[in-house]
Amino acid sequence: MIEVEKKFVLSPEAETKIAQLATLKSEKVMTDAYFDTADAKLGLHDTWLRARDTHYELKVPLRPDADKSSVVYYRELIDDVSIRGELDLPHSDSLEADLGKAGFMVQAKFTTTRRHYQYENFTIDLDILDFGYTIGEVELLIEDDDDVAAAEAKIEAFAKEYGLKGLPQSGSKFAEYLRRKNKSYYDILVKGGVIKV
Ligand code: V4E
Repeated sequence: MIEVEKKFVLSPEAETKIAQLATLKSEKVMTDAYFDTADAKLGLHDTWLRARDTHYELKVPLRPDADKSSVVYYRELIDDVSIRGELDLPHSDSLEADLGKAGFMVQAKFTTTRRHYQYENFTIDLDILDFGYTIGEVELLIEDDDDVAAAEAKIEAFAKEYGLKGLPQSGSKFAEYLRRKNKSYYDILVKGGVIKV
């Protein structure tokens, strides 16, 4: 099976239309807090530390010196001992307290309600953010390479009918949060070429 998918930004009206049209299959809610120093010591190395609900995760690029326009793959550390090792963070207190002592603070914090819908052959995943922003991913599964263009056209037609707008490169929930709520940190990442606008 081949997944053909595209991401969109949804207005509140488009979100309501999808909710009326499609069948809700599942929903989960999660809160992400991203940590970095004020001068973006991690972000400028494309390294991302977050607490998702109560669990810490550190994403480290596999090829840190890769051309910034190429696809980036990350190594993901999910246990506190490996995270401390990677960050050279001595163990004297809880991870959160030790991060604070080393100059790391929360640069972005948002709650995502992730809703998984089905409509005819379309799978629609909505990430509804608590700061008034919704991203949707529309996906079709096909069996044959030759059907890719037709599937893309179906997704585009669906998006047009329900008022979904293409997601800009800089439209991730993380970047959009920073652009609205933490401009100084956002500007460092844009200037460093990490967030492309
Ligand atoms: C890569 C990255 C970050 C890590 C979070 O990214 P991702 O795993 O895609 O988040 P999410 O929550 O949607 O997926 P899930 O883990 O639930 O499957 S945080 C910042 N970045 C880098 C980055 C960038 N360079 N440019 C832009 C526009 N956004 C983010």
